[in-house]
Amino acid sequence: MPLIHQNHVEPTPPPALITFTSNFNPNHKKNKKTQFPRGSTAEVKENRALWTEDRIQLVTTHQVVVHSKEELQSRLTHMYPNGYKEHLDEDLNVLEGEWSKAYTKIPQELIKALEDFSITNKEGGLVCAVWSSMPDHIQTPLFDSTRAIFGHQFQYRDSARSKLLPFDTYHFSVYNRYAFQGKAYDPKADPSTLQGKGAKAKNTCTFIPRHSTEIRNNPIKYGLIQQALAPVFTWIDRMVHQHLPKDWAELKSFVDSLPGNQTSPASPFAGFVINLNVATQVHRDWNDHSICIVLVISDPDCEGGELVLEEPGLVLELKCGDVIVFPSSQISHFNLHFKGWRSSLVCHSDRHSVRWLEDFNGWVDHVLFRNQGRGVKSVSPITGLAAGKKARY
Ligand SMILES: O=C(O)CCC(=O)C(=O)O
Ligand SMILES: [Fe+2]
Repeated sequence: MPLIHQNHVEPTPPPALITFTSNFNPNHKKNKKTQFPRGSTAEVKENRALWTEDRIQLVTTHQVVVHSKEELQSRLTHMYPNGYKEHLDEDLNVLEGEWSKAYTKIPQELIKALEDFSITNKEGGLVCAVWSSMPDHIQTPLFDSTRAIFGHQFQYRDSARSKLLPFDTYHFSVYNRYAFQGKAYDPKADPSTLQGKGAKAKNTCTFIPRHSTEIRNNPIKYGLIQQALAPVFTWIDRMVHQHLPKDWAELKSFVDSLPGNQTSPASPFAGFVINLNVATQVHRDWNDHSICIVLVISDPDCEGGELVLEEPGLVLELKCGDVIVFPSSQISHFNLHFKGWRSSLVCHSDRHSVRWLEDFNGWVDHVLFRNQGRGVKSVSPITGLAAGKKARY
């Protein structure tokens, strides 16, 4: 008989997530293709801002608010008969060629009543998960500590009136997307002889994943915010581990293989972003890998700022301490206007982390990088390939 210590207490199993199912098909071309203007010229940006304003008006007049678990499931069951959002009337009948009630709003009262839930797509994958069960002692100090750290940069805003004011963003992340790829180079060449497109020799520190400029330029803010958010990061880490274990393992493999035994405060994510005074225009985070987390940090009286997931047609009324998880590169999203102090914490990983995991940015066979393979899982959980052996880039 196994010996069990008298005081042994079995760890309590994680609370089960309520799961809502849907027929949303992430691979349908209507969901993959973006409807908003894309590009970085001033003209495109202006058009994107106009597109967002129009859509904010449309969402506000064309949404149905659901008040119970049953109502939400019923909407989700009827919204995507062909895999993409249809336009419904109040009785859930599909209308041809009209906007009608295309959006489903999940209000704060329902979010709090459901606590933690997820909405799955046609293939059982994630449309989004919403977690509103962050313990009070973790969420209560969030707003005050963010104000204390960012001072006057964190302001009251009526975003509908101050559309032209940009919001402030700090990217505290480790990126691999700017790394210099070594695959095309002689594995025996002296690094000082390697040249990129220009005539200059390449600095070898650009061969590996590295900190964003904002980390280097704001060491004090970076230190303070890390400290203030430490309990949040621990909680998020546990939630992702419990509820999305595959995504957790995939994301964590990059963090675990960072050079120099670095860790990430936002582990399993490789970095985090602080948005201050934020209402985003429509966008997809094209460079995010897998899922991202958005945590709202706002004052208790802040109104609005709902996050809209455009293709699934969901409007989420999140308040301070609420978290949403979703595949940010695949779903277009934007915020409705808000009045108050609103900021958000975004945890994410660079999609180019895959290159580091597969073959250390193509340097794995270089004589000077021979020892890099140590400590890295022999099989990449992302590709299923032996690390460093069958690079596809
Ligand atoms: O603040 C939010 O609700 C959304 C933030 C976001 O989507 C982003 O920073 O990419
Ligand atoms: Fe985003």
